[in-house]
Order: sequence, then C-alpha cells, then structure tokens
Amino acid sequence: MVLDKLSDSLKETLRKVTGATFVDEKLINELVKDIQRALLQSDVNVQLVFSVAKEIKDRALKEKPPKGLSSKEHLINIVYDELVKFVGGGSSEIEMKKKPFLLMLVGLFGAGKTTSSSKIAKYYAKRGKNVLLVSTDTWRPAAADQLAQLGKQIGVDVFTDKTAKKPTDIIKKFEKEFKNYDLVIIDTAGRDALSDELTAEIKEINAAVKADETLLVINSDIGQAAKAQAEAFHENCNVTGVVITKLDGTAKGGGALTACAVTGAPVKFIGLGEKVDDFEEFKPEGFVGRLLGMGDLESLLEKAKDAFKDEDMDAMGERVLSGDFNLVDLYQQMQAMKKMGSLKKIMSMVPGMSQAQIPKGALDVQEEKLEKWKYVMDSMARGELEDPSVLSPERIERIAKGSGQPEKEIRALIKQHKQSKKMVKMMKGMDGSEKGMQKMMQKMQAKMGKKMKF
Ligand SMILES: Nc1nc2c(ncn2[C@@H]2O[C@H](COP(=O)(O)OP(=O)(O)OP(=O)(O)O)[C@@H](O)[C@H]2O)c(=O)[nH]1
Ligand SMILES: [Mg+2]
Repeated sequence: MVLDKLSDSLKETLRKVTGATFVDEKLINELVKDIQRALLQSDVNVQLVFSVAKEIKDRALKEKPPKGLSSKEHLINIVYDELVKFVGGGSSEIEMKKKPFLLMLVGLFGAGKTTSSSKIAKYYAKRGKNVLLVSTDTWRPAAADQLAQLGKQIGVDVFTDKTAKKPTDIIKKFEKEFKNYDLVIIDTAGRDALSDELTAEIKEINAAVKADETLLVINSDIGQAAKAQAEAFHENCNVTGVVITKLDGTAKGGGALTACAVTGAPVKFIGLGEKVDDFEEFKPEGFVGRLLGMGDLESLLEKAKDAFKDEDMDAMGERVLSGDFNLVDLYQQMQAMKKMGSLKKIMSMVPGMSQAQIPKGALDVQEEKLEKWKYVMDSMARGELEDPSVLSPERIERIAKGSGQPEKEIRALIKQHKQSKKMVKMMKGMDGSEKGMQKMMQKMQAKMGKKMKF
C-alpha cells in the first residue's frame, strides 16, 4: 500500500492505545508525540504537524466519549477524524454535470501528465463514459505518439496533430467533434518550471477550451514543496484540483498529500505506479482508514450508525419492514455502504476477518460490482427502480446501452435485488439496534467463515 512506513508507524501507535489499561493524559501525550514523529518522517510540514497534533490533543483531553463508545475507541476515532480532515476532509469527487465535460491536465516536465491522462481515461471509460484523449503537446514530438499508444492500449480515441504549431490549433481542429464524447481529456506540454511562457500557454489553451476542471499533476517526490507549486498554479492557471503521482516510489508522499490539501486545489487522484491501473480516485476517509488499518468492530458500528442516520434510511427502514423493498432502496443501501467505507475496510474492522484471511481479489470483485450497478441504476427510470418487475428484455437492452454495462450485469442486479428482498424478510425480526447489528455481524462472520475455511 501507499506510504507503507507511515501506515506501519501509525498502526503501531494505535496498537499502543488498544493495549493500554486506560486513557489518561500520559497516554494522550505519548500518542500525539508518536503521530507527530510518524508524520514528520513522511515529510509533512512541521507547522501542519503541530496543528493537527494540537487538535487531536485538545479534543482527546476535552471531549467525553459518546454513549456506547469506550474512551479508547473514542480516542482512536478522534485520530481518524482529524487525519481525514488533514488530508482534505470529505470526498471531492468530480461531478460531470455537462456533456462533453472538459478536463485539462497541466504540470511540469515529467510530472506524469500523459500517463495520468490515460489513467483517468481508463478510470471513466470503465464506468461507462465515452472518453476522448487530446494531445496538445507541440513541445515534445514524441508526446503525441506516447498518448496515441496509451489510448490504443486502453481502447480510447486519441486526437492529435503533429504538424500543428500551437496547442490552440489542435483544439480548433477537433473541437467540433468533442460533443460526441462524455469526457474530453486534454493533455498539455510541460516546462522546467512555472515560467511565464507556460502560464501563457495554459491560459491560451484554457481560453480556447474553457475547461470544466483543470488538474495540476505533481510528482510526489517533491514532498511538501508541492504546496508552493499547487498554490502558484492555482493562482495563475485556475487549477481546480491536483493529481499526485509516483506515490509508489517515495517516502515523501505524506508531505505532498497534506500540503495540497490545504491549498484551494484538493487532491482528486493519486498515481501509484507506471501501469495504467496503478491509480485511484483520492478519497480521504478510505485512505486514512487504510493508513490506520482500522481494526475494530466498534468503529464499524460507529460509522454504521452515522450512515444509517439519514432520514432516507429511516424511510427505507419503514418500507423494508412493510415488505416493500425496491431498487431505490437497494441503491440507497449501497450508497450507505459506500459511506461506511470500502468493503475491504469494513471487513478489516470485523475481528477475525483481517484482509489476510480473505482470498486475494475476492473483495475487489465485490466493489467493482457495486460500482457497475451504480452506473446501471443511474441509467434506469424512476419507475423501473421502484418496480423492477417491469424490466423487459427491451428495457434491459436500453439500460445496457445507456450505462455501458453488459446485459448480464443488469440481470445480476435484478437477481441481487430479489435475494436482498428475501434476506430482508429473514431479518425482519431484528430490532435494528446495536445489539441487533452485532448479532447480524456475528452471523455474517460465521457464514463467511464456513465458506472461506479460516
Ligand atoms: N512509478 C511511477 N511512475 C510514474 C507514475 N506516473 C507516471 N510515471 C512515469 O513517469 C514518467 C513521466 O511520465 P509522463 O506521463 O510522460 O509525464 P509528463 O508529465 O507527461 O511528461 P512531459 O510531457 O514530458 O512533461 C514516465 O516514465 C511514467 O511511466 C506513477 O504514478 N508511478
Ligand atoms: Mg506528457
């Protein structure tokens, strides 16, 4: 995983908390010192380290644990909460509200712009978007070939013109065709530094394309210097977000990540290797959860309680109990699961079900399915979601086209809904309280245990 060293020391620190007899000022001081040390080793800015440490300490000394949480669990939750805030807070997912959505990547030489362009293209193509890549690098002759080759590898169209003198000539030549795509990703040329020349070029391209989102690509090996770079690009080039690359190859990633989180341009994606799949959307909660190796059932329950607090969920609860469980409910249930964090994280919170015991890849498949079904449901009409029995073969074909998913995926979703409905009936007797939830988890654990032969 990314930032292995930081993750190891933070986990070790939390183990000390779980192993302690009780929480007192001495333990809190020790914990805060350990966290400071771990963050500093990962090149996080000293001032930032002190401010997060102070926040954790103040809250730990002042706040009383809420009902149902022990003081140790409460302390761990504070650390989790504050670190999530530290790397940017809630999700800053890109919302593609218009078609075509224009996304431009800018940055210095070799930062990983071209590689990231193709990674982002694959990420969204996989989610049913029709993606186009455009190379506007008139600076380095091989750049166009590089992008063309990457596009071929991932099955995404690439437009470029090696004879063009200026990036805007390339834009003008192809812009009529942009409307045929959901997402147009524009790769630009780099320079040694954010020179006036680069600023002018980015501004000129931006004036021509009017990008909906401009992402700055930063190589994480510059550590906390990422802040100055992100700020300069943010001020001069309308940068709206950051892609941090090469997190696989440096111990300084923590510095780059936290430095950008405090600028007006939050981290949107992270690059974890040279291959096109070594890439993920950056989600602070999931990221910190993995960093800390959240390993206890209580924190799962805590998150679960939050996730199920939504009014929608209450309404769903009522409908479920009345036996009327439709696809809208399944959708909301899936959303709530997403709020709780990844399946992997949820599993790692259940005692005795650490990731090591689960066959490799098994959970990835599940998560991918959830993502796919979300796209399927996005392409369904309200009436279909409310009453899936109306889904005729013709409708399934239409939804398949709309969502970019094979028909078998839609049939699998319908089957899942039927099964969930059955399960809901089975659970009907449960009271939905923490105890009920615990019972359910125990049952789940016993069931999975059998299947997976621990
Ligand atoms: N290990 C690792 N290598 C990466 C990552 N992203 C990009 N690279 C490598 O970094 C090098 C430069 O990447 P490019 O995508 O060509 O960078 P660029 O910003 O387009 O470069 P210019 O167009 O020359 O300015 C390539 O060798 C990539 O394979 C990453 O996340 N991890
Ligand atoms: Mg390039």
